[in-house]
Amino acid sequence: MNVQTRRSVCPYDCPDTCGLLVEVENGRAVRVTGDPQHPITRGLLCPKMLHYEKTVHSSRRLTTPLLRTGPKGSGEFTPIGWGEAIERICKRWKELIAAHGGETILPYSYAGTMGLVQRNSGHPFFHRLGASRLERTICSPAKDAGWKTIMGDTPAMDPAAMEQSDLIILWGINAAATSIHAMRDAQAARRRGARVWAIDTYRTPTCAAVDEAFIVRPGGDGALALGMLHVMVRDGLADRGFIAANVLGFERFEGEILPLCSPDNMAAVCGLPAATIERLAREYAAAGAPFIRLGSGLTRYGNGAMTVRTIACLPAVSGAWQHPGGGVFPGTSTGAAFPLSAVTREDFISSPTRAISMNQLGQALNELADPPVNSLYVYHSNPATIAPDQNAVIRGLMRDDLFTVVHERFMTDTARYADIVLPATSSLEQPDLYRCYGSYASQRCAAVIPPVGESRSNWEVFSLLAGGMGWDEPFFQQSADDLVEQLLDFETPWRDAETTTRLRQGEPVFLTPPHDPRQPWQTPSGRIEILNEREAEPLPRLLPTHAAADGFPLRLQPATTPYALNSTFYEQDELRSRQTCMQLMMNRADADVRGLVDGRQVVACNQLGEVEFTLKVSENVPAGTVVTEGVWWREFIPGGRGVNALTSQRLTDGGRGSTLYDVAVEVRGV
Ligand SMILES: Nc1nc2c(c(=O)[nH]1)N[C@H]1C(S)=C(S)[C@@H](COP(=O)(O)OP(=O)(O)OC[C@H]3O[C@@H](n4cnc5c(=O)[nH]c(N)nc54)[C@H](O)[C@@H]3O)O[C@H]1N2
Ligand SMILES: Nc1nc2c(c(=O)[nH]1)N[C@H]1C(S)=C(S)[C@@H](COP(=O)(O)OP(=O)(O)OC[C@H]3O[C@@H](n4cnc5c(=O)[nH]c(N)nc54)[C@H](O)[C@@H]3O)O[C@H]1N2
Ligand code: SF4
Ligand SMILES: [Mo]
Repeated sequence: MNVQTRRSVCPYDCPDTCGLLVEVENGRAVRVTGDPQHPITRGLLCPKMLHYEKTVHSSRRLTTPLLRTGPKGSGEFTPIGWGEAIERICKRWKELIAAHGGETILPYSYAGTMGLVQRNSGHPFFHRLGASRLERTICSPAKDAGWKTIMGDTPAMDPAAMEQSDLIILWGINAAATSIHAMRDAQAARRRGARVWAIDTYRTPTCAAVDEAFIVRPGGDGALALGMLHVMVRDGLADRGFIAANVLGFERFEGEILPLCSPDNMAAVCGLPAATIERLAREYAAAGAPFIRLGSGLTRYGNGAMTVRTIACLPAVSGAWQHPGGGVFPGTSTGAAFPLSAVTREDFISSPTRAISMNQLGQALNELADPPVNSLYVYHSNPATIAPDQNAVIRGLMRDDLFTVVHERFMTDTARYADIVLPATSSLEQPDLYRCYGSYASQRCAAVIPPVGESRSNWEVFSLLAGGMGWDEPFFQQSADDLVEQLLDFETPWRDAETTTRLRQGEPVFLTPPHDPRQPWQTPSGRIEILNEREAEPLPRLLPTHAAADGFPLRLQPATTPYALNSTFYEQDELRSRQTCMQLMMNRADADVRGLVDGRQVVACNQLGEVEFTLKVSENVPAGTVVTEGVWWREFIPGGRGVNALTSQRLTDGGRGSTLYDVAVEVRGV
């Protein structure tokens, strides 16, 4: 048989954006491996993608458009043609727009694919339609907000600098599950003699693979960093020369904030003994080039942006930034490398439209007026599973007067509530251009197999919908590849002509962020702004979490699993079988006082809902914290409610992010 090997890119929301080699036989992907020539992947794929062909050719793939025939949520549909589907959608939208205006339509999308064209291809359509806009802020905007407050537009350091570090701190990142190539590189550094620490809220697989793990109270990292800064300043470990030349407002921070932050004061908040805070401060300050890899877990709190801002003070005060390998790496921001506005076309917005937070979909569907949301169009996202406050989201999706269209690869929890379901291509069936948020790698790819069934890509569907609305602008008649070419045509200091040529040919390349050594800090003052008087909070300080005031005794962590990516990959039986569905990990002390034993069915509850779990008594979880891993599809959950029935629609202190980890619950036996 004729097997061809083609290059592609992992499309998922993962910092590594791996290069793939796909073996194709008779138009089917038969094997997927990591590209040995990709500079980050170097041949290594995570367990999720080892059998990507099982996702692509899953018997669960949707292959035709579907029209709802039963009650909402019943999952009863009948196949229809694309022509009829587009006609029905456009007819209904025209009626709704005539009655309520364009804002009655709400697009909802996130990160099913990270490709620059397919991910953003709904923007021009909905802008032209005059629809409500979606704030795409579910992941970690608080990290960006906290970083920006102190570091401005300073580009992230090159994560490869970690190689030169002698102390690597994996802070709020479950790298063994979510960033396996960073984990591999940290392990390699460890073999060369660097120490590696993890700071997490429970003993994750990452904690098992490092020299030392520190388990903090959820949302308590700001207190830890402030306690460390107190010790560093008190003991003369601050680099006064570096501070004088590079930092704004240190004197006020030192005078007003740090005196309140002794290790004794911070211990109860961060959950580590005062002596441990003292030791961490001394060892951090003594390290030659401490490298902090900052994850997103600690940002999804009512104090998340402030936590990031406080941690970013550490290398500013110790002077770690001066040493190759020293600093904080929050993730790369490569927005300037390609002119995304060529795809998103904000210029198609003819009059200002309202913006709705994707974290508050429940409120938007149930409570919004002027106009109410009467139609929801979901693409490459699964809000019925992944959005906070699942009960509110489902109540909204049940509304008979809500016209819902879902463009998906699978019959997800969200698609079950649709009036019309449209089948989506997978990444192997569509061209795109990828950049990456864990490094500066970038790669373009072509479709390597034909569409499965009648599925169509995001861009193709928006072209069809534009036609159905009667729009004849040439913009919507282009191909996805035309848009990729426009992104590449744009000249930028981020890539020279040779890099662009290699990108055009589908090779993995590195982009180069412009760097001016005379201006290392891209802030208004040109310094690292520990003091930022443009903010409501001018100085870093201790802020409480939301959950602290909820009145429930246990903190719940809805954490990630190595065998899925948010609600993606639950279609693969083997990957599902490597997880335990709806397992709640609890410390023995908490189980004993509640009379609960291992394996027992329990209910976790709070002000928002009740969710059934199977209890796992585990010493990996500290007293006071309970953990569940994975975001299961409702069809596999006996109780029908997922962990997000316990998470709230409240937002972070900066960036309007989700507060998915800022959750308090009580747990009882069933
Ligand atoms: N296998 C796998 N990979 C993934 C994903 C997945 O679901 N599974 N999701 C993808 C996506 S969308 C993203 S955004 C990234 C996220 O990847 P990460 O940045 O690793 O984020 P999380 O896994 O959400 O959280 C990281 C860790 O933070 C811990 N944590 C929670 N609260 C706190 C806190 O207050 N302090 C500290 N110190 N730690 C805390 C959690 O227990 C968790 O172990 O991973 C991506 N990759
Ligand atoms: N409890 C809990 N909730 C969470 C998280 C958590 O760790 N715990 N993580 C949060 C985070 S960090 C994030 S980023 C969000 C992620 O939320 P989402 O971005 O909604 O992520 P997924 O659950 O992976 O759903 C993506 C969907 O896109 C579909 N898809 C893939 N490719 C395409 C395509 O090309 N076109 C179309 N139309 N569809 C496609 C997939 O089949 C999948 O159903 O979830 C958040 N929710
Ligand atoms: S999910 Fe991440 S680690 Fe896994 S193959 Fe994709 S990019 Fe690589
Ligand atoms: Mo995310």
